[in-house]
Formats: sequence, structure tokens, C-alpha cells
Amino acid sequence: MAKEESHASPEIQVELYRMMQKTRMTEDRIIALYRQGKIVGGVYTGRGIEATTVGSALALEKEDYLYPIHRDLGAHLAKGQSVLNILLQYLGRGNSLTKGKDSGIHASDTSLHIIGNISHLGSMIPVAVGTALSMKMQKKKSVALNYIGEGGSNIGDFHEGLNFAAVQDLPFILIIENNQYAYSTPTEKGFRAKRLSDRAIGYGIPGHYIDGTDAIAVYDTVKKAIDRARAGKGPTLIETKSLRMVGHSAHDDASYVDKSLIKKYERKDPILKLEKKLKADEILDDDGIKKIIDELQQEIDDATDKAVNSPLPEPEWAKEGLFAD
Ligand SMILES: Cc1ncc(C[n+]2csc(CCOP(=O)(O)OP(=O)(O)O)c2C)c(N)n1
Repeated sequence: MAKEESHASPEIQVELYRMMQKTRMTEDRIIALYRQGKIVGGVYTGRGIEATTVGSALALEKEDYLYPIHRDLGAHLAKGQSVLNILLQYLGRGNSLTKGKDSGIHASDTSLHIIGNISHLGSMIPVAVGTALSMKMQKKKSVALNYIGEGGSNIGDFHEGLNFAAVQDLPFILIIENNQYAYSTPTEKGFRAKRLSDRAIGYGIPGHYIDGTDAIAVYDTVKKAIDRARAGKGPTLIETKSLRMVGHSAHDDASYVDKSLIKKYERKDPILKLEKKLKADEILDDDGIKKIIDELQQEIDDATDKAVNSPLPEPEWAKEGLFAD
């Protein structure tokens, strides 16, 4: 069968590369701030899954809704969030998105149509499906894109949310980030299915299993699912296979992960993979790559200075903004 033509123009490929670098460099800065004792709370990073988070969120339009989870910094950035807002949030500053009330990237930004997650895995699936229902009822063309880990995909909300989205033909896309470990639990202890994307058959919707380290494959598959959703044809389930290259969070050394598996995935690094392709296709050369990295470094350094020097919230703010008006 002939390979379908990619939606990822050279400009989009460069943007995928830039956003993945931005994600990794920002996470490296967050880890440094954590080790300096400046960040309290968990730091859950997505090293190794950037192609999934960036490749998917970059396929969305401004009016679409993003429902990222704990490891999806790349999705926040690709949907337009600034490095400054992310650092303010991690540092718990008074001018951060949650005004210091929540940690990590548990943060919404309705101006960007980003709805942050709460800790409880799976709980955001029915919420995102609710947004998709609202879009359908209002006859709007926006879609809702949501993520879940392979571990989180065993939660009951996964079934209820996806089944409802399927029977209602809702514009909903669910990505299962299969990064092979749910904290320290390997996939063979989590499910018997060969592929989690096969669960789509049970809901009567399309399911795709793709390489989660290939940003272009992710972008194209999500674009296809978006087109289907906008055409009123309903949801799509996508499983992206990658490896969480670091511990569950910054306090975890991942000593339970087989070293040969890490070595194997180091060779599949999503950033290096795309860099190689861009060079081979003469879309970017070493100078172009250096320019991207230098500009990102400057942006991250400036944002760090600003965020570290921003004030903490006032104690009395703790009671504010807890309930909807
Ligand atoms: C319902 C629920 N159970 C347990 C947790 C604690 N917890 C947070 S992340 C995590 C691992 C989740 O693994 P997975 O869903 O595969 O996502 P990953 O962290 O690998 O990206 C666990 C157990 C939680 N937040 N919510």
C-alpha cells in the first residue's frame, strides 16, 4: 500500500523540532531549579515522549481544546503556553496561573483553551468528553484532545468517557502515551492486550498504534483524527509507544528499568531522530540548529530570571478563587 502523504510541511517539521527542543531544555531547567531547592512538589518530566506531546498538540488549531496530563509540558508549549508561565507555576509564584495553589503543570489557561489536569488519573477523560459534547451541541468545529498513560488507561473513567464519546460521535481524540512504565509497574503487569489501541474495536471507533518517538507520524495521525472529528464522524483512540527515559519524577532514579531498554530508546531519541531527518532532507543544517538552540536558551534564561524574582502569593489568597462565581 502506498504511504499516505504527510501533512507536515518543512516549516511544520522545523516547528516540531524547535518545540521538542524547547520542551526538553525547559524541563532541564526545571530539574535544575528543583535540585537547587527552589521548586517544591513533584517534577514529572517527559524525556523521550516529546514527539507524542508536541506532535499531537501542534496539530490543533487555536479554537481546539487541549487536556494535557502530568508529563505533557510539550503539549502546553505547543498549544502556545509561555516558558515564563510554566516556570512561575512550578515556582509557586503569586502571578502564576494557579497563584501558587497547585504545583507542576496542573494549570489551566482558558485564553489558550488549555484545561489542566487534576492528580486523579483518568478523571479528566469525561471532562474532555464533556467539552466535545458541548462543541457538538453548539455546532462548533473545535475538537478536544486528551491524553492518558498506559497505566491510567485501566481506570473506569477511560471506558465511560470513550464509550460515551463513541455513541455520541463526539469530536474527541484520546492519546494513550504508552511509555512502558506506570511509575515502576511495567506493561506486562498492567494489561494482557498486545496493543491498547485494539481497545478501540470494543467502542466501534478507529484505533491507531504508532511510534511515539516519531513526531511526524504523531502529527499526521492526530491531524487525520482531527479531520474525522471535525467532519462529525466521532472519536479516535491513538496509542503512541515510547519509553519514559527518566524516573517517574525527579526523585526517582528508575533503577527498576532494564538498562538495555534505555540504551535501545536512546538510539530512538525523538529529537535526534527528527534532527537527522531535517539534515538529510537539507531543511536544517548545523548553523540553523545552533540558532534555534541559542534563541531558546536565551528565552529560558530570561524567563528563569523573571520567574525566580517574582513574588510569592500572599497567605490570604489561599481562600480566593476556590469556587466558580
Ligand atoms: C487514580 C490515581 N491513581 C494513582 C495515582 C498516582 N500516580 C500518579 S502518576 C502515576 C503513574 C501513572 O502511570 P501512567 O498512567 O502509565 O502514566 P506515566 O506516568 O507513565 O506517564 C501514579 C500511579 C493517581 N494520580 N491517580
